[in-house]
Amino acid sequence: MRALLLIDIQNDFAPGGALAVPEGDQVVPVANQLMKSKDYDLIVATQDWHPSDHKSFASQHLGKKVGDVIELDGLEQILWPDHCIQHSYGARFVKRLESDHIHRIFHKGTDRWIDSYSGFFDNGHRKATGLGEYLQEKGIDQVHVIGLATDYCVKFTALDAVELGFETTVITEGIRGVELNPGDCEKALEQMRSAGVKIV
Ligand code: VGL
Ligand code: ZN
Repeated sequence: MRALLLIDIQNDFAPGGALAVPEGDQVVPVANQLMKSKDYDLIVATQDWHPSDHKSFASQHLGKKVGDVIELDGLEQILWPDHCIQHSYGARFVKRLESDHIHRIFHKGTDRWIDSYSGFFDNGHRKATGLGEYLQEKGIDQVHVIGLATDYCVKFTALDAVELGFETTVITEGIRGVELNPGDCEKALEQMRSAGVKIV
């Protein structure tokens, strides 16, 4: 049984959004095509879903700016612009995403004190989102991952998926990255590959 995981295909990660990923909107037609392909028994999406005072936002820290790295509750945290605030336009799926095909949505990043790049766990692996159990309940043993962003949420979702025992494939046509530092996306792909993720 195979699931398609759509990671954070939200307005704030598309061009013009608060944390715009270059060409982020180009994953949408790929997602739409795959959802309609009949290759999947289950289609699941994640949404980055922050409270407006989330501590990953640079705006929450006096004298800090976007891109600075701080320690947050014992973990290294990159500071981001305010993004994907619960129920805001920026947190909605990109309009052209044919979201009626999605069976279930998992929210992440809801706890203001800890960020969550992976769709499965927060960055400290302290709490699960429920996605792993849900996939297991549905008898899923293979996952295909697409969405945003290659070097953060796609990477950590795929790494957790293999670690949980899912046969995991990332479809490169359907991902785009932030690339805060040049080479970040290539590095992310290499990290996924060496962890046992298939990159196609
Ligand atoms: C993401 C940075 C902050 C992502 C989410 O979806 O890749 N990146 N929050
Ligand atoms: Zn976020």
